Amino acid sequence: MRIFSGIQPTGDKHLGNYIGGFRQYAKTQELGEAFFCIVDLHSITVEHDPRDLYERTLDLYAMLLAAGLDPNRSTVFVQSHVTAHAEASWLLSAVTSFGQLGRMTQFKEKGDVREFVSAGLFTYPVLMAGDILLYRTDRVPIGDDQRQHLELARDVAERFNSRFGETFVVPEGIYPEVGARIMDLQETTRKMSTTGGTEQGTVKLLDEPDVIRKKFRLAVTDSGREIRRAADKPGVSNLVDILAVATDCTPAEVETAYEGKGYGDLKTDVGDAVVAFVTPVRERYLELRGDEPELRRLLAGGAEKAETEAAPTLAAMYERMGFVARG
Ligand code: AQP
Repeated sequence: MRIFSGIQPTGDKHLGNYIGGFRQYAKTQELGEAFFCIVDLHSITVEHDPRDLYERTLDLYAMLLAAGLDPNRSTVFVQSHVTAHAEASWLLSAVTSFGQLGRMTQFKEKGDVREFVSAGLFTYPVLMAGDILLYRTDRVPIGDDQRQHLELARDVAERFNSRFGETFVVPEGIYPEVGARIMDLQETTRKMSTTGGTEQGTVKLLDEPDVIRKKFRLAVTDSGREIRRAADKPGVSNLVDILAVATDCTPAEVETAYEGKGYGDLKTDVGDAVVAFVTPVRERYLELRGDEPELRRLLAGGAEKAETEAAPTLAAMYERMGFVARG
């Protein structure tokens, strides 16, 4: 089985990324041949600082290794190191519906709050479709926010296959049972996010333990006193889910354990549990991040492996679309 997921080197990575993404990657790499791509080309779809992109690409690589990705087992690489991604994106734009791109929630949400909306923000899901399809991916571990983009990638694959002949595997998403959508601790109906969240409501993986505890202490809860998951209790549901993931139990077990207790107990305990959960990752990250030459050496190996895998798919795309190969 082929597994692929992409992660943006943008902003400070947060608990939502870890629970919805990184935590799954380490598990799914056991299922088959896995590719994890630092999607730097995606990061330029919103205004960015070049120096920042450079640093954050290496930060993210160190973070992925700290979260348990093994570069000897999985192919972990930077998107711009494998030029097939940019090429595939252009070719696939021929079989992507303009109307469908316009319906992408993420485009609308990010576009609405910006004065300058780049063409790249609009076409971003085509690049993402190429990322996934180049590796003939069967499964894509992602959080709930990427569901719509994956659906588009599936449509693109099917349209290409039916117009030009069977070329792509039509991939399926793998979503975590609990924690597929971690919410902002302050604005509890919005997902925790790098670009759209509140400062106090976003728990960063590199926050100091006291900062994490404080963010949970100040988390917004709901009316009523019961600690249970319910549609009208987004704040409490979120805390229950986070505690369940951090302590490796089910949300139902958390609800039972907190019968008769107050929100204050829950908030303190979630804060402590998250600190215990992320501290080993943070420590390992700091150790790895200190050795930049080694990170770049490992990345070069990842790029070579990824390039070898992507090349035949890209060649098949060109050929089936009727391009004359260079003699
Ligand atoms: N709140 C979330 N809950 C669960 N999973 C989440 N993911 C992101 N936010 C949540 C998942 O994290 C993985 C890596 O995401 P990414 O860094 O590539 O980009 P993203 O989805 O765009 O994350 P952000 O932080 O929310 O960035 P912005 O603010 O730019 O949109 C993905 O699998 C994602 O599903």
